[in-house]
Amino acid sequence: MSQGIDYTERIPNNVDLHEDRRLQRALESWQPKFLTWWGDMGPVHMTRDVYLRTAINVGRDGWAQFGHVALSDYRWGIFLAERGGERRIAFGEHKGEPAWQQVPGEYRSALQRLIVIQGDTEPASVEQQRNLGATAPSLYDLRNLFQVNVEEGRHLWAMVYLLHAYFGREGREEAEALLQRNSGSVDSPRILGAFNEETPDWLSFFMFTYFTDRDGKYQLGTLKESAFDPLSRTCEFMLKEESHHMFVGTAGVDRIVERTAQLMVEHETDDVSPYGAIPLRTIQKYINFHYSVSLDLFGSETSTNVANYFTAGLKGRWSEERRTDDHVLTERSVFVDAVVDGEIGRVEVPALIGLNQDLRDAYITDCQTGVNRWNRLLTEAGLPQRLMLPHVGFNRRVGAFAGVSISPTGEVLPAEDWQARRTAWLPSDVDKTFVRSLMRPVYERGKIASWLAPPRNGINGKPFDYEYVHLT
Ligand code: BYC
Repeated sequence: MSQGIDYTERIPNNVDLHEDRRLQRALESWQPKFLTWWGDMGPVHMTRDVYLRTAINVGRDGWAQFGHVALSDYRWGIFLAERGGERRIAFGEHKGEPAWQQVPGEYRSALQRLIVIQGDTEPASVEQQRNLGATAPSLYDLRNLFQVNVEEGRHLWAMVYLLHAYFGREGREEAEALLQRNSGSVDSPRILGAFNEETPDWLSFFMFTYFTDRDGKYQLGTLKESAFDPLSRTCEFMLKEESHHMFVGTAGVDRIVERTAQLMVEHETDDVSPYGAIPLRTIQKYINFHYSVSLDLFGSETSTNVANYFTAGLKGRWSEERRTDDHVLTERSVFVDAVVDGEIGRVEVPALIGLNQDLRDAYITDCQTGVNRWNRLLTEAGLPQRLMLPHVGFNRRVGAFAGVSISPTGEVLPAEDWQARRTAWLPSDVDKTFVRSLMRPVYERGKIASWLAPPRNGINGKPFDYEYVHLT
């Protein structure tokens, strides 16, 4: 396998695609369908070109190059991380055996399902973010949006490659279906709940890239452990791209909180809305919403699906190889969240059954680091207010807390009481309308909207006022 990526090929790749003509032809026939989908459902924009990062290598150093590219000329490719030597399976009943280069027949449908679910989220997020280019708060942010979009498109390619290369006709059909389901569609929605929600404004976009892309990080981290080596290597490279997406979210919310805090101090008020910024209580409601729908993406606290995935070697745990247990888990038990007799509690279950919560717990710890950062900004501004993650049971539709009315501070309430206080906790129509009213495009070089601070650094060593995007 070659390391550098040849961009003269129709589909840039590091998987020696030219050596498998059938596969190459199949992917080349999917490519125009992808481009049609990108044209119909991808970003609406009026740009001549955008300063984008494109993968040119998969090695540790210098894997990407930056340059102005017309969005329609972006080259989506297939890149798998390199692996030296023979990799061995790190967990489950096949622990210690060589990783698989082909799909074992008995695991075909489970693996295909995991790949389809992963693949479905990628174009969904592009669809959700489709109209945001019309209201970008700066050229820098506009560029970051398109960077995220093209890479989510590439992540779709990554999953489609696996479907085409390893799952035969069914895989090809699933690859077509990935372009046919659409976010929010009544008839054929995206598979997972959060990917059918709207991302109508930039506060939502930053929250989505903070909370929902972070679910992506954790799910990809478990698939990177997979015994199916092509999936593992694909996910490893996707994770490299993914970290920028989460940076966009973390830094985006940082900049909003920074601006809000600045105006709160300057005008000695909590209500910064007259000054064109977003009040902390509104930011808190958006945190409550995006965090809770992202927690749903981890599935139920108890799941035989995840137990089977782990035992079979399809999906590992976060940092599997750094864990010091037996990596088989058949003899262990864990406590998971549950609602027992109407009260929030915990129940003991076999460790294998509780693996969704194991992953979710790692995710929650990671989410808290952002909230701590945002609170540090408030402390530095001399403000006593604090942001928080709501209780894990708040506003849940999947798992033990689904259908139970739990407040952000973790009280179980009668359903009517919860509904009556809903708009104090989750964005109301008034909040959404207000946030939308702030969303006016700022496309002048070096300028920024009123509701967020400029970034501390630009992209790839460029200053904030660099011409990241040329508009038509
Ligand atoms: N919405 O046994 P359970 C990303 C279904 S994000 C709707 O508890 P399991 C990205 C579930 O499928 C990462 N349905 O679940 C981020 C199951 O259906 P069946 C995406 C849901 O299987 C931003 C049933 O309910 N990748 O990359 O243990 C931008 C019972 O569920 C939901 C993956 O998720 C839901 N929220 O775990 C771009 C990795 N939750 O089997 C990209 C692949 C559950 O009864 N997926 N259901 O028909 C998986 O690992 C697992 O399928 C899940 C669910 C974690 C999603």
